[in-house]
Amino acid sequence: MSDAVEEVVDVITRSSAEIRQGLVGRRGEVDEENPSGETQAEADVFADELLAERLAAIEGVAEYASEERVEISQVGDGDLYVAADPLDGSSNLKSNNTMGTVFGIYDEPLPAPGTSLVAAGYVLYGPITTMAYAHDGTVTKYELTGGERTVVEEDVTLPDEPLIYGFGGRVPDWPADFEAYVREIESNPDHKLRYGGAMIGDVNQVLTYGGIFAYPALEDSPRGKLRLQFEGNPIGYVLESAGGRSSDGTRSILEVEPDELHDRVPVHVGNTELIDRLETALE
Ligand code: P6P
Repeated sequence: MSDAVEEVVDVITRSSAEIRQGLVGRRGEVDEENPSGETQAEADVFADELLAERLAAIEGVAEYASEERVEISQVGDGDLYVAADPLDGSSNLKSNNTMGTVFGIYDEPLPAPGTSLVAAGYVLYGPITTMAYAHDGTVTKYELTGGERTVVEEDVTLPDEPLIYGFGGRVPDWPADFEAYVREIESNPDHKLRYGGAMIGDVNQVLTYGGIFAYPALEDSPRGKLRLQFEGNPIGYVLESAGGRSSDGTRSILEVEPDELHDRVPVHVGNTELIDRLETALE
C-alpha cells in the first residue's frame, strides 16, 4: 500500500468513528437535495463535510468528490482522486438500521472508470464498526474502534456456495428478463432473501455468506439507482478482489466509461456463477 493510499485509509478509519458518533442528533433531514435528487439527511452533510476536510489535507490527494456534492473539489496536486458515498443508506438512520461509508481511490481525474481504481472499500456501521478494504487484488476485513483498525480476516474470498440474494427496486418495475432470473434464483431452496435497504449492509452479507446483491435496471430507470463513481465501482472492485464478479448487466462494472460524475449504473455483484447466469439471462 503506498504511503498516500495508506494515509487515505487511515483518515477514513479515524473519521468513521466521528461519523458514527455524529449520527446521534443528526437523524433529521435538511431542506436540500443531493445531485441525484435525493433529500439529504443532516448526517449526510455532516459526514461529507468531515471527509472532505480531512481528505483534502492529505498531500497525495488531488480531488475529492462525493454523492452529496455537485462538483469535484480540487484539493491538491497529488496523484490520488477520491470518490465517496459518505453515508450510504442514510434513509436507514430513521429506523436505526445499518449504514456505511463507501470510498474509491482512483489514479486518474474524476469521473473515471473502475479500471483506474487502485483501492476501494467500505465502512459498515453495524453492531460493530467494520471495514472491508480491497487493494492489490486482495480483500482485508478490519474491526474499527477508537479511530484505529484491527485486522480480523485477510485474503477474504466469497464462499463457494452462494446463500443469499437481495434485489432492489419495485418488482413491477423489473424488466421481464431480470424478473425471470430472480424467480430462478428464488426457486433454489438453498438460497434465502436478505435485503436491508442499505447497499453496504446487503453487499457485506454477500461478501460474508456468498450470493448476489443487485439494484438492477428498471423499466422507468434503465440505469437503475446506484451511482457508478461512488457505489458501483468501489463495490465492484471489492467483490472482484474477493474472487466474485460485478456486472452492469453485460460486463464488469469497472469497464463502464462514465460520461458524468453522477452517472447511475445497474449494479449486480456476487458469486461468479450467479453473475455469469445473470448476463446470459439479460442477453
Ligand atoms: P430503495 C440508499 O439510499 C441506496 O442508495 C443504497 O444504499 C440502497 O441499496 C438503495 O439506495 C436502496 O434503495 O429503493 O430500496 O430504498
